[in-house]
Amino acid sequence: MTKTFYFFPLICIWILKMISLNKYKGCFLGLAMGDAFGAPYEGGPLEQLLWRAIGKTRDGKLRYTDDTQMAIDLAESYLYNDTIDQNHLAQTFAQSYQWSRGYGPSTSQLLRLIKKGKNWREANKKKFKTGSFGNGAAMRASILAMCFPYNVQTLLNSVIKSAEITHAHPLGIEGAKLIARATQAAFQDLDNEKILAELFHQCQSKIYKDKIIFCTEALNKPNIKVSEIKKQLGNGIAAPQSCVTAIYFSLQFRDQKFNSMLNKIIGLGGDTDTIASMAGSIWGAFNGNQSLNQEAKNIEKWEKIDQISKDLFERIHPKHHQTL
Ligand code: F2R
Ligand code: MG
Ligand code: MG
Repeated sequence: MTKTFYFFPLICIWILKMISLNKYKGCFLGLAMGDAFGAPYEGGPLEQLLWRAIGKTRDGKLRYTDDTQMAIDLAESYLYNDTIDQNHLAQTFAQSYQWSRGYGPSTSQLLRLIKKGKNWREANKKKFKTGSFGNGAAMRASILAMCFPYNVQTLLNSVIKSAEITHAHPLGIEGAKLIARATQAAFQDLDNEKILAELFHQCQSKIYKDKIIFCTEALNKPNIKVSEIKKQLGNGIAAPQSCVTAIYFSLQFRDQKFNSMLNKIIGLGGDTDTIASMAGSIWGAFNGNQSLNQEAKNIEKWEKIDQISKDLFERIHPKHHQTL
């Protein structure tokens, strides 16, 4: 009786702030949909031609790329270990590697080396001495907001652990932290101004700080051209050329349809699958899965992604908390 009396207010706060299962599903499905629908437009004519040949499964579903595969690996490794175990995660990435998912060049080399038995701590600086600043760590970072939704510092520490396996460069890690924190803030329905102010304070390097400032200004200019966004924020494969771009689109379209956002990102060109998958996961964390469900069924293994989202939700929100 006395215990219930003391804990009741805490239980009420927990229930009020609890993130819904729909938001979990929206986040993961938004990531996969951005990836699979953005993939045919990624890169130049050669990459697009290749994806035209291998971009569908035998039963006509859209294939997802490295973005979704590494997100699935991260979620499954977390569910298996109940934490981010770097050695297990490195092995999981390596075991799932398939060239036809379109991995970045340095990540491909690294995963093949790990598969041959090399330690990831040595292999991750093989191609670039300072590590990679590609957007490969950022494109899976939203999953970490599903694993660590209620504490900023725990989230950011887990991002470092996940990122440094493949992307040891500080700019690769910083881009991943921005995407993870933006997703966590979207789960909590913070308003755009607050999200960008927090991200600005989180930034360590000038390149990201300047882009967050531009993003804040651009969101107040309804007629800003996509070409200006591309020029100022970028549309490339490097994390500083894509992470803030994705955050911009997710915030601009948070109250609009997923497909409107997707079409704008496709129009930007460049790294369309990854910008759409990062923006898609943040959009889904705001809006949940209801409006995504029908189109999500066009993607390979969408049921598996749906189930993993549920497993993550239940791991973080055990049944007795959900029903109190
Ligand atoms: N691989 C692709 N798409 C095919 C190429 C697309 C096209 N040419 C384009 O430019 O848009 N997509 C997948 O790869 C991206 C994620 O890549 P990840 O895992 O970060 O790869 P990597 O190899 O580590 O880094 C990517 C490139 O960034 C440059 N770079 C990174 N670190 C560098 C450093 N320290 N010094 C100099 N350059 C560095 C290099 O060019 C790397 O190759 C996603 O788009 C995913 O969809
Ligand atoms: Mg990809
Ligand atoms: Mg890409």
